[in-house]
Amino acid sequence: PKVIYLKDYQVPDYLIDETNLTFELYEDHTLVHAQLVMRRNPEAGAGLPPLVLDGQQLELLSLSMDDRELGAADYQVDDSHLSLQPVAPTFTLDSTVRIHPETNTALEGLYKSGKMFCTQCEAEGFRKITYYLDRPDVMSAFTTTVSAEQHRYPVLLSNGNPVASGSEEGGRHWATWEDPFKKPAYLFALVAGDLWCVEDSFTTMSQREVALRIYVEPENIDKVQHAMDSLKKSMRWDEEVYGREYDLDIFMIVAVNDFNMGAMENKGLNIFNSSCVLAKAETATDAAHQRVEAVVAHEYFHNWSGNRVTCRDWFQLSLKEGFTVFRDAEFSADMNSRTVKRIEDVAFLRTNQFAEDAGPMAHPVRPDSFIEISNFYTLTVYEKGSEVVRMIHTLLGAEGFRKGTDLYFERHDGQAVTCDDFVKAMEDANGIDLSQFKRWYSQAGTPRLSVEEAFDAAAQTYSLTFRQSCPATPGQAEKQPFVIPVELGLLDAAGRDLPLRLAGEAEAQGGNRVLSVTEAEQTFTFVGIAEKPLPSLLRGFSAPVKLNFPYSRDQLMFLMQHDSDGFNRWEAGQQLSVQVLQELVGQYQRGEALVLDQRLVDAFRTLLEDATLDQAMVAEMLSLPSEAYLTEISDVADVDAIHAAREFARQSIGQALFQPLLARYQANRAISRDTAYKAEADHIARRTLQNIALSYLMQSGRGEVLDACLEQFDACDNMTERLSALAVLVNSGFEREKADALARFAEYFKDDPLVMDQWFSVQAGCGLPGGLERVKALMEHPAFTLKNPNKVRALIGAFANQNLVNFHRADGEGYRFLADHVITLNAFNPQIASRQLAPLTRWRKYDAGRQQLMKAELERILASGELSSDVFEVVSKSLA
Ligand code: BAL
Ligand code: ZN
Repeated sequence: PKVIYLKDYQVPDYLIDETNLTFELYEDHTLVHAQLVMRRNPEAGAGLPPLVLDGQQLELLSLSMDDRELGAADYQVDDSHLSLQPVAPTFTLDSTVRIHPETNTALEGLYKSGKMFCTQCEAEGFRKITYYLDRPDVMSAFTTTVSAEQHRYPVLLSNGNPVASGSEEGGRHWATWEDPFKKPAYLFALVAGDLWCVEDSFTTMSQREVALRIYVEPENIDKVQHAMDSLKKSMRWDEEVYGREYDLDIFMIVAVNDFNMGAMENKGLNIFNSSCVLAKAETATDAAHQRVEAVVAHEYFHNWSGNRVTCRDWFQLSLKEGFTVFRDAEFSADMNSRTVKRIEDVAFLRTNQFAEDAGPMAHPVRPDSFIEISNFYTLTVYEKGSEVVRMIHTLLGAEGFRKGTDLYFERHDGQAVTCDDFVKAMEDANGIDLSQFKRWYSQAGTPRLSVEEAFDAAAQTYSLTFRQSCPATPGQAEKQPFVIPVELGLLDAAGRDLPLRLAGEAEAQGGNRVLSVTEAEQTFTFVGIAEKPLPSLLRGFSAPVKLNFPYSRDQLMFLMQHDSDGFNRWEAGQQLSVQVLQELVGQYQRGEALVLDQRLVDAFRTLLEDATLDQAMVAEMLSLPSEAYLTEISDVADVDAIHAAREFARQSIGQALFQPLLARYQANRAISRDTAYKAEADHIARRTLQNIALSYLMQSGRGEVLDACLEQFDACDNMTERLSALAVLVNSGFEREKADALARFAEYFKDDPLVMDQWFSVQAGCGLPGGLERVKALMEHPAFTLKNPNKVRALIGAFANQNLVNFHRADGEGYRFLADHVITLNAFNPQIASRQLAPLTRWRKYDAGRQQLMKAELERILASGELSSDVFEVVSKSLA
């Protein structure tokens, strides 16, 4: 397969001003008529080069240019292009192709999900619909007519506003949609199905009425309200925080069951994986409710950051994704708890994106090359990209950042632009130079930042010396220093923030400030410091780096209690837990008896007994670092030792703090029992703490806890409590109760695929021995199918990513299992196959025996036959 390079970018030779599409949908084929009004691109030079259109898996039935029918001698077709020679600088090209959505299992282009037709065109799916210039810098005004059998497909949707509809002979009908905003083909969408909708409206800041519709299959009509509420909040928030108003008369969301991604921001017609839009108390957890709110917001925000201003080429993907993730994270922070949102995001980034940055697929936020763009919808482009935008926000402040986004949207509305254009708008609006900062876009890898302190009592100065470095990544041996914003404070002996005055400054500038570390080594000296302070560094996780400061455990406990920055209070607790767990890992490896540092227990006791603390924060602070995170920070991860150490710590804490945990559990459960479910921050905090307490308590194996767990499972009114109780049972030794609860749950929810996904995941993640055998048995369950991406993620993905001790079993059977399924999936859904591969690509993290077994499976995949470019790229780079 061919490697595509950013440096080879050239403007398109031709442009498409108008795209007029007609779809005739039938059960065994679809006809697509495309009329493209085209012209030579004036920016591309003189002459008339050949026109090369993208097209895959299309059966060309007719082609004409300016009404002249073209014969086989007039054009060339191969498996990915149609080429012909224009004779004039402007022309209209008409084509008709036949395609087969009914057999499209890759879920890219036009396909069927259950009984409905839907599309997924990002990044390069439109070329599977018709011959086109399928690249984001070709923006066109689309008019789309859809015709289908009325009875089966009463609802016919596409982008923009509805302009006409009617009936045809033979029980068919049609509808025409017009999208006045020019857009690239990746934002095209079409839906046809027997759908119901919930309707609402939104009055924009300039008093325009926008119709809001969320379409679902009839059985899901009662699971839409939360998404609708989230949509309205998002629309208001984007007006208030960014001054961005919605532009069409109608905004639609459609839920589909079979979807490779979470959702897609098609202009005016977002298509969602049902898991990211459907939610009600009885079937969706708190986390699922929050995901729906965040994804609805994310896709809505793309209307400006992605659609009105789009990407010039796919190397610029983070232009829209990093920025939009930052926007949705800030939205969620404003809707819920800001600190908790930050904690969750940072924990996720450090566990998963840092692992990607340290692995064979490491790439910059703006990659230099790719084989298959679908492989670059990554944590680096999305989550690290968002951190990069957050750092700009931190450096400029909220006001400066807003000036930058105002200029960006104004300057580039209707254009396809680059990450450089985004940064330029920030620079121009604020009169600053971000050229060194831009290394965050071009250099891969997670920077290390080590910090050394020096206190001079006589001079009353306190210095911090920062040293930054960044490990080599594929294709990038050497790195230049980054601009690292370090937000910090200095705590006095009472835990208060000291006023901060750097040498040379006339006066102190508050107790919290942002330093810009720009050199490989750089010292900052604070003056007027009478006593040696304790630094609180990288507050709010102000840069995506690995920070190293030699805190003692007592200092961490002090920060846990006193730091004015909520994020760093949590972070101190995490670092304390990491130190304690790593000590246990060492004891396990040396065959010693495991002994838990009592200071961790004491710290947790203090948290549990302080009724004034925010429950959400207490819940976060009681959560031990995950096995995946402990793996990521290990040089060589000892899977069994990490699992044993963490389980031992959980048991010890459960025993030592049984009474305070029980008190918290009972108090919170009592309120939950008497309160109707709401997916609001204080309710969520109460349930989260309740469920964490339950999981610690269950470590005791006591009958009274089992009874409490069963009471919660049976008597609760919501999925958060029910699923938590089920998970706790599944991970317990109460075999009879476990089997009974699993069976009753499955029987009750057997017709709800999203709930069954949760049922699969809870079991796939169970770290008790025999995990692989349980997962293999579950694959035979009637509710499981490899054809549905959510099921693959729920069972195979959860097993390989969250059940490390079973996936990494020493005989390599976990690896073999995953490789077998990657090979199977490769044949019909390459994107999902490639996604599932990630755990195998991390082979360098493990001992020599496991390394060999993992590599052997990667080699077996490579030799297994015809590989998609998706799987080929990941496997070959992992073995390089
Ligand atoms: N653009 C693909 C889905 C998303 O990031 O919104
Ligand atoms: Zn996005």
